Amino acid sequence: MTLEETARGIRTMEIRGAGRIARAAVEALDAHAEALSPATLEEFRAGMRQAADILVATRPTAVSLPNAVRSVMRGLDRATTLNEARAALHERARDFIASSLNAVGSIASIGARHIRDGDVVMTHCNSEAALACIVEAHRQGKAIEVVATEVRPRNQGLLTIRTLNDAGIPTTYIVDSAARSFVNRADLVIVGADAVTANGAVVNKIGTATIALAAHEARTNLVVAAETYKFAPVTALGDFVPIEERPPSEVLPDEIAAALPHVRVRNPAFDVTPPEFVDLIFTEQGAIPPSMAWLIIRDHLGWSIDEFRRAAEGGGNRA
Ligand code: RUB
Repeated sequence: MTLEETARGIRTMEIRGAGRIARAAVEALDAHAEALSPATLEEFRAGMRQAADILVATRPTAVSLPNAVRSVMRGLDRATTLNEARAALHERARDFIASSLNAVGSIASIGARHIRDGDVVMTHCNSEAALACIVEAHRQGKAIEVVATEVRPRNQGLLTIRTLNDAGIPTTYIVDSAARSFVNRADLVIVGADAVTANGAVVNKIGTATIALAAHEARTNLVVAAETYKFAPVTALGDFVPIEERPPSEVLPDEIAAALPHVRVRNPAFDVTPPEFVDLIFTEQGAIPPSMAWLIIRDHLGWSIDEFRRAAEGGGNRA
């Protein structure tokens, strides 16, 4: 796939889900580095920066994307020759992909411990990390059931029920607005994340916050499966995570909307669940309370105060 094809795939959501988006972007950077034939190291750096910008601009909310791109592009920092730069970038790309896949495996085993034999687990959207926990609990022989939402308007729930069905997990499929009626019967809600902010708030598919509110009211625990590269460094500076607003036509076909001139359709793709509704976040570093999010950003992602400042001045990743 060319860089443009990957960028288009992410924009149109053929490639979707924060982890998959990050890995696809890294693959695209790696391939682009191979394809470029610059005369100098500076030309290579400029070409790669341009590619990085194109990828980061594809979807604004999944912080996995700028974090992944930044981690690969850092390979260019210390290189003194073109060959060194290419090799460092390639190595970082391979490392990122391997550690992303390993992280999902670690989260699966940590998350599965939290799922008990006989549990009914609710999930929303289609999260590789959340599903990995559920599938691992089932693989360990726990008799679990899943309630999965439809996820209007793009119906990612269909992907989720296919995975659960393939794994042989008994699953109930519901429309999003039935979540309140079913969360009372669930023992646990498990979702993924597009971003985790410095205060432990979780940005995930629209509807997650409503389910979290209902879960809180029903005293059903809500846990989040999120690799550490989904934690958003610039939120430590007080920045907000931008919430992507997608085309109205995903909600209402244009021909129907055209006949309703007084109606405005809104289509935010994500919402923010406050930390007080999140019981635990499963990361590859362990199960952490949301109050530890800032430490993950500082100690694990290794953002120094200088980097926070540079990001604030517009020289770093937005999140
Ligand atoms: C996907 C979504 C997922 C997170 C985490 O939204 O909200 O819950 O991205 O997924 P979209 P994963 O379909 O709009 O990309 O655990 O796979 O990274």
